[in-house]
Amino acid sequence: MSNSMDDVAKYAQAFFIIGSNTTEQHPVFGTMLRRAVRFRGAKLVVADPRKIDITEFATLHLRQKPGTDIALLNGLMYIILEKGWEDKTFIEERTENFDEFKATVMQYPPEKVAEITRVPVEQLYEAAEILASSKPTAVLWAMGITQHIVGVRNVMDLANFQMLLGNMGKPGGGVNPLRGQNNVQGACDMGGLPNVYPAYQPVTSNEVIEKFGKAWGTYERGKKKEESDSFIFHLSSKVGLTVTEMIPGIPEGKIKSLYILGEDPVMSDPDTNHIRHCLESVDFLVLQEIFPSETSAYADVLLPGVSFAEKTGTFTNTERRVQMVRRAVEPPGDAKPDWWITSEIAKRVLFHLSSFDEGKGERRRIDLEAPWAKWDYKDTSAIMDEINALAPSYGGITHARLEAEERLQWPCLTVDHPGTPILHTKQFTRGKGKFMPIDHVPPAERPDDDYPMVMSTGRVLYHWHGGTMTRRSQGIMQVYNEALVEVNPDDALKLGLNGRDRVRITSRRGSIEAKAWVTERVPPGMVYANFHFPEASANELTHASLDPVAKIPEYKITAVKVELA
Ligand SMILES: Nc1nc2c(c(=O)[nH]1)N[C@H]1C(S)=C(S)[C@@H](COP(=O)(O)OP(=O)(O)OC[C@H]3O[C@@H](n4cnc5c(=O)[nH]c(N)nc54)[C@H](O)[C@@H]3O)O[C@H]1N2
Ligand SMILES: Nc1nc2c(c(=O)[nH]1)N[C@H]1C(S)=C(S)[C@@H](COP(=O)(O)OP(=O)(O)OC[C@H]3O[C@@H](n4cnc5c(=O)[nH]c(N)nc54)[C@H](O)[C@@H]3O)O[C@H]1N2
Ligand SMILES: [Mo]
Repeated sequence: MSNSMDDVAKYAQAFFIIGSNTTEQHPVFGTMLRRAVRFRGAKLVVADPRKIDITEFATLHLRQKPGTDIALLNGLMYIILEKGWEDKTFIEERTENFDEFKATVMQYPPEKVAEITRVPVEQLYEAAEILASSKPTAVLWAMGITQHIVGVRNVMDLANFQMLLGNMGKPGGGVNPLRGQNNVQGACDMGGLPNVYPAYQPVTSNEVIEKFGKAWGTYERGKKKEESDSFIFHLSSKVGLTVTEMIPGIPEGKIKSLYILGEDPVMSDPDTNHIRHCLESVDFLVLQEIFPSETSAYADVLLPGVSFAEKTGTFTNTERRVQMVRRAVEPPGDAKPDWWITSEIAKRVLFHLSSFDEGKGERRRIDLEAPWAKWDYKDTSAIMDEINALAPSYGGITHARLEAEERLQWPCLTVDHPGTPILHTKQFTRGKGKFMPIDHVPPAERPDDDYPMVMSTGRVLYHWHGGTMTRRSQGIMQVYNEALVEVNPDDALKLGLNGRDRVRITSRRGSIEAKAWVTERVPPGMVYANFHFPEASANELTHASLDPVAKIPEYKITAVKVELA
């Protein structure tokens, strides 16, 4: 998020929630937003094909056809420009490339947009007026925006929208993607991405490789004057594969072994049949888990990690805030903290790599400083010391400050730095904000005669992804114990459900049977399924078409046929 949850909830005059089921998937923040609407009179525009719970609080609900967000946003911006509601000062002082962008937006008059999105013209005008006249408006989104082949383009168009209205760098404004897992932000910040080291330092930069090589002991300074500095071995400068490229890369011979920590790809990756086939053919699979999962059947080695309640360390949340967690429960059996397991493996791998003499083809004794010694962390506080030294945006975020209950959001460069609740207040990271001309592109898989309906997928309030954790909770299972598929009453009538409740949903890749929930939450022609139960997981049906930049699958649109089971 460019902003913080507090300032958005306190100061936004309007919220534009697009592709986020906020009350079910971010219930705490969802409550803050509902209170702002109810008690402070903030306006709320929701753009979502489904009638999700938060629409009950909405001033206006736009029910666009799935996969038409760019047309919708361009249509709203067309009206804003037509009416002269744009923030001319902000555009002049803080942005560039406005004319090229405007030329594209002008291709999206309301009538054309209504045809693409199925949102009536009057609603487009009403939405544009609410969002442009409320100063500031905060934009909030989640997977309804990103899980498309146009995920990156959708996000860029939302940035266009907020720059056009001058809503950047202000309390109550901003571009606010609501991140999913408790520490997905922290995982990215720490370099859990194929192209960067911690704090987004590129793996392709020699300077960065040298910096990390020295810190991790893989780089040796010349001992004598005449010796030059050298690498014991080079940290790779090659950009790696994303997670959605790795597993499909197995049959292509790109990947020979996998080390999976805390993921359950058999449940969560698209096109489960293909995933199973790939995992069957990988040479070696190590899985670090806290429970047996659908994926553990494919593992050669299982490593027992510990859960959040059994470890000490930090999580970084959606607003870039770093928070301490402390061990509250003793881990069972031989379970060990994930960081400990990883560093024990790293030490052994590093020993292997650094002691191998390529010239002689044999192992040798090493007189250089042993790199694996660097990985002997005493505890997570020692890891944080290393982060402070190597990741500039975390430079001043120390365990001591967090223990003193300081509220720290990165960038926080030094121990005297107060942290940064709002980004881009004076300028953008690249200087001026660049308007990007973005055109509508239809989804990868569209309904046809054989598969005439659209399936959208996501989560429900009661369960968490593959359900390894939530399906083990008796209380939760009493409330929600099998996959429900949302079906519109019109479609139920056409199917002849007539009191029966089992449906079979089939795509080009697979088929599931589940109980139907006949409800107006989905429009006619659309069903909504989740991936919480192995016996009826939506991912048996989804396809692996990816956004070309972010490589995120188009989970939100699959062509299906629905029948009585
Ligand atoms: N209870 C619970 N909470 C969770 C999770 C969980 O598993 N369970 N998972 C967490 C994680 S990792 C994540 S990423 C977040 C996800 O949080 P969300 O993204 O809010 O959750 P989704 O269920 O993916 O639904 C996104 C919304 O997008 C809408 N949508 C579908 N297609 C389109 C479209 O084409 N355009 C637009 N504008 N909207 C569309 C759907 O109707 C839905 O309301 O939730 C987090 N919170
Ligand atoms: N069809 C469809 N598919 C989707 C999505 C969708 O909207 N639609 N959403 C996608 C999104 S946004 C996400 S984030 C993914 C989520 O996909 P996954 O991350 O694969 O799903 P989880 O079930 O959260 O898996 C996490 C695993 O980690 C284990 N675990 C929990 N805590 C710890 C720990 O501390 N240490 C270790 N080692 N393991 C732990 C849990 O037991 C669980 O099996 O699913 C994606 N898949
Ligand atoms: Mo997620």
